[in-house]
Order: sequence, then structure tokens, then C-alpha cells
Amino acid sequence: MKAAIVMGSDSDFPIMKPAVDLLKEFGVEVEVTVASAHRTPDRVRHFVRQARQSGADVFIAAAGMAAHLAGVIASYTSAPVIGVPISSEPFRGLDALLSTVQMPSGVPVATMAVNGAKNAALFAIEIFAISDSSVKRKLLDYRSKMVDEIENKDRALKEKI
Ligand code: RP5
Repeated sequence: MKAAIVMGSDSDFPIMKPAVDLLKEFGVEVEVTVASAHRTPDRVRHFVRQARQSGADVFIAAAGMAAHLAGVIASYTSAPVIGVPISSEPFRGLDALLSTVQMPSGVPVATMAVNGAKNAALFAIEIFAISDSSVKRKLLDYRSKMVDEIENKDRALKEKI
């Protein structure tokens, strides 16, 4: 199980770090690279080919501003591509969201929320869980921990009122 995370700039890494950590926590191998659809288009194309050859089955692409990275990666592979629009000034991510989500019919990108790194990792994990029962078990544990946390928060809140 391997996921490739591509970022348009190293400045996107602080937002994407939780995705790397979560994938590793689930036992997914992660390859991370910086490659820009606009600044280094050849590097993007080469990376997609190399990552597929080295076993990456899912791509996560994070970019800000006129964020074409996820769409360009999706144009080079039929493997699932998950897009994470990154927030930046002056439009605070709306620019990247629209650039990532509005793909033409035929070349899909599964677009997450602005800065939605954790959900990108979880979506990739859900894809791996289809064919890997141990990942599926970990995912169900993760969900049930989330339920426990909310129950605890609810209890703590009610004690304060
Ligand atoms: C995008 O431009 C990158 O993904 C980043 O979010 C944004 C700014 O990049 P830097 O100028 O910080 O390298 O391509």
C-alpha cells in the first residue's frame, strides 16, 4: 500500500504534514515530493510515472492559488487523485478550491475541504480499506475512537452547565 503526496510548494508542507503522519499511522507507505503544475510541469509528469512504477496506487495533490496540480496529475494517470486546495491570500483558498474541484467531465479529482489534509489521508485509507482488511479494522477503530471522544466532550460540557 503506497500513497504519493505531491505539493505545489514546500510552503504547503505544514498544512500537509498531518496527512503524512496519519497515513503512516495506518501503515501506508508514503512518498512525498514538491512539484508544481506551473513551475515544473515536466517534473510532475515524470513523478507521476515514477510513482506509479514504484507502486503508488493513490495520489494526494495539494496546491494553492490557481491550483491545477491535482487536475494535471489526474490527466496523467487513471489512479485515484485526491485534491487538497491550500489556503493563501488574498482569496483564502476559494481560488484553489474552484481550480481543484471544477474538473471537466472524464477526469475526476476527489476534492477535499480547503486545507483538508487529514480527510485526504482518510479518503486514501478508505480506498486501501476496500481490499485490505487490516486497514479496514484500523479505520473502524479510528471512527469508534472519534465517537468516544465526542461522548466524553459531551459529558464534560454537561458537567460544566
Ligand atoms: C502554489 O502556490 C503552491 O501550491 C503554494 O500553495 C502557492 C505558493 O507557493 P510559494 O510561492 O510559497 O512557493 O503553487
